[in-house]
Amino acid sequence: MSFYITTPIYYVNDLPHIGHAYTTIACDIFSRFHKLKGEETFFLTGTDEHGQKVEKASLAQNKDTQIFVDEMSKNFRDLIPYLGCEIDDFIRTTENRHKSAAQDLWNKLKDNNQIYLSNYEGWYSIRDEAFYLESELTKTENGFVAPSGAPTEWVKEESYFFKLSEWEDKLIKFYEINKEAVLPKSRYNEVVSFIKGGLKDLSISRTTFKWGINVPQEDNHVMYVWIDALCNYISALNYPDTKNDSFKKFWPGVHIVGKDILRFHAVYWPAFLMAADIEPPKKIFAHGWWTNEGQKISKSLGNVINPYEIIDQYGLDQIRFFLFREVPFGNDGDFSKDAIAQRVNADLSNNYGNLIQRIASFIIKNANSQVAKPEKLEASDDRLLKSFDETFENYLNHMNNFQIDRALKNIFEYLSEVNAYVDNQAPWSLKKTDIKRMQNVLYVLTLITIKCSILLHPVIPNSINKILNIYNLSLKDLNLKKIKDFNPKIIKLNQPKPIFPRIEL
Ligand code: ME8
Repeated sequence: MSFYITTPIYYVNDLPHIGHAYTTIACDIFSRFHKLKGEETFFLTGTDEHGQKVEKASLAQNKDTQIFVDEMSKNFRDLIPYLGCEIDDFIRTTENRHKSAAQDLWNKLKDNNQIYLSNYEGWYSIRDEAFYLESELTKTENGFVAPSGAPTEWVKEESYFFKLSEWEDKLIKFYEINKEAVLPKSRYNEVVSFIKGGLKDLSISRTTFKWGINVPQEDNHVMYVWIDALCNYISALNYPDTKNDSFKKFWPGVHIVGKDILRFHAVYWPAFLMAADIEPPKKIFAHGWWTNEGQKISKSLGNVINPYEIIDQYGLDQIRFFLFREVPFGNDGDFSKDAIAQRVNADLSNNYGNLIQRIASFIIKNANSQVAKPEKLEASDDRLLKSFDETFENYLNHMNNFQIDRALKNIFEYLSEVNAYVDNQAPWSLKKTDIKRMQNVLYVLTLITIKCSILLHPVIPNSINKILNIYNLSLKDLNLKKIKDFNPKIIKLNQPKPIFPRIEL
């Protein structure tokens, strides 16, 4: 089995913020989860460097555009390890490998009679890099505004068009058969009704500026930035060589995107691909939008959240955990300091961290730093172990369905059960009355803690590596395939250090 996951490639007109970090961490979580299941995974991210928006940003800084994008792309690349993400490739649309792949895709569409030359006249938003129908816009004092709030301008120029209208029925059919190709369900419905509303041919080249990939055999046209950008997902797999190992292994892939760019991914991209005789993506998941203490995040409001700052303030895994436990993946979320503190303290510090700390320290002090597999279990132990097996099944289902919040909720509900078991069994009392039973309880607790930690690894990998260290284990010893049969004779422990200190507001 193989698994290919991608983030959108981010525009380099500005610095990365919490929204970009969110999508990248989501992909990291899924990539790690599938790797932990034993699959071969490929996690791609990168930067979108062409188009008017980026060119304008470079001109505003009086910089040569290539030098500007080199600098800006580096900001996105450098952020990745800081987010605790492990990627397999980083693609830039100004790289030759990408430019030639995009031109090959163009040629293929042309050979398949999918492109024609005409004139575009209509509304365009540079901020969204999108064409709009007048019916989609709102008239304000400052002109026509896009649904995103972005200003638009009237453009009139010679343009190549892609015959998108010819793909209406085929797309509807594709989505009828592949009902989970777009998730969540509400987004799927949105996409299908948009297509059913009728598709117009799409302008795919521009003549009024030069910062883009040249249309093959054309001096005056550069490609529309979205056909260029979407192609990144296959240029990174060495398109047009569709017979090479990575293309064969990894295409079609899973695209995680924000809801703002769903239409490009779920309508234009599958149409381009089918028109070029390539399979459409396996899945497109559109997640929600983050606000800051209830307000839209924007430069003009001065409330952009810098990922470096919040990670330094709260801790990397604390932020990763908060972002994906707090808000159902797919819904909008609000970033608030109170909410981070409450979530981290309740789940990571109290429920999970204290359990590890308490039990491991107790074992070190009272059981010679080790636990041994019991000969006989009691009904309460069996119940707890059986309940883990159910938790594990639910976890797999939720994670396979991109429901990270539910997968986490399920683990933390189970950890509450484990804490209740500790209170009921009271190993500190057993120490005085029944040492054998105390040792058995400690083994069950250690085993369960280790198993839960493996499930949490995709979301909080650094902390889990430290926790596994307490038990002299690493991911080499244990993964999601081995977890059911994990039952070692002896587990030796090292002194734990506090992993999740409480956040004081
Ligand atoms: O759209 N909340 O790039 P982009 C959640 N280059 N996610 C957010 C967010 C927020 N407030 N702000 C940004 C582009 N994002 C194109 C993509 S792909 C072929 C080309 C995330 O820099 C979210 O994933 O504007 C959103 O879709 C993406 O950043 C937009 O990044």
